[in-house]
Amino acid sequence: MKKGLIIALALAMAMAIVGTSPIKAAEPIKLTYANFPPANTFPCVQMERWKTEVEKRTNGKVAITTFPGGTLLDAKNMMDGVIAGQANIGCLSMAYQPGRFMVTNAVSLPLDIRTALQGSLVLWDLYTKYKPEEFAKVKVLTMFTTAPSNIMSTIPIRSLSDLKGVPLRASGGAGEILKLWGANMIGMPMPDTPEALQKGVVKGLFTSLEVLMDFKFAEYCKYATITDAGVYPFAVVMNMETWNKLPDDVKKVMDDMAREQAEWTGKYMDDHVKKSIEWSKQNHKLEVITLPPEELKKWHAMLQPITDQWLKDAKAKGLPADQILADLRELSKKYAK
Ligand code: DTR
Repeated sequence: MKKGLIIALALAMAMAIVGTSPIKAAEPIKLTYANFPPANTFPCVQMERWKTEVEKRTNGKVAITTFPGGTLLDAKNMMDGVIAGQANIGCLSMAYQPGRFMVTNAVSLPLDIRTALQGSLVLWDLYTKYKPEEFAKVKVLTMFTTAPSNIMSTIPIRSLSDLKGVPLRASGGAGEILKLWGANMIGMPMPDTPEALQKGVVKGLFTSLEVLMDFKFAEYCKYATITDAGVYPFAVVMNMETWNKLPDDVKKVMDDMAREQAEWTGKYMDDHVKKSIEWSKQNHKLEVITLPPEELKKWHAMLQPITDQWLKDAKAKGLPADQILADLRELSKKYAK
């Protein structure tokens, strides 16, 4: 009888170990992460890095499914789609809705930001200081910027007169720069650009140079004119309800990664730009055009109206515009190498 009881108990314990509840690991929290450009481009590379690190640092408590290439949400729907809960997380380019992100888009003003690392840290500090209203409906997981913008074109641009009236693709703050230089700025999100180039609707574009390799734009654009002006800001945001439901230890992992992710992405981008230029020279005989320093200074001096206009618009919205600009200049100096 006693022996029977022991066997029964042992059996029950064994069943508990292999079988159901208390011992079996809990199901991971499943999250979706939407992104708009193709998988090999830098916004998606940073997405995969974040996913891997979060899954690792939460010991598998969280499982993230990524959706590159606009398969879940596209470039212009990213913010509203995440707010509506169509994706738990989304990566957006603020330049596609310039008026919507007044404070953080100020990082794209002509500020002499020379690297993506510098831009990303400036942007992150700016965001954390001002916590602007436009992000109040979401949880911001990180922010970063591209490297400065340069002209990539099918025809050589060696002077302002070469640039006059040339249709070039850009967006947001960087687009304003092109307009002042006299180009025919055509605004569209990055994923629409390959077709516009192929069809000859545009003769090039104005953004960071890693796209020469990642989108193979070097096949068309045999020239890159170095202007080092204007970065594009990005944000990674989470649906607020999703965030509120996460356990504290998971929230901590994500919060602790925010600045680190900005830094990682900045470094990745800067390094990738160098590789892209080399790749384009070797495979497509890219010619890199550098303007004489005096000439480049002249180009940059033409950009003051952009800052003036931003100050005016930001003040009209009741923002502490002068202080934001002063902070940006100081941060930009702080993070300049
Ligand atoms: N917002 C972007 C900036 C950008 C630079 N490289 C890439 C790669 C993939 C998507 C966007 C971007 C732009 O529109 O130029």
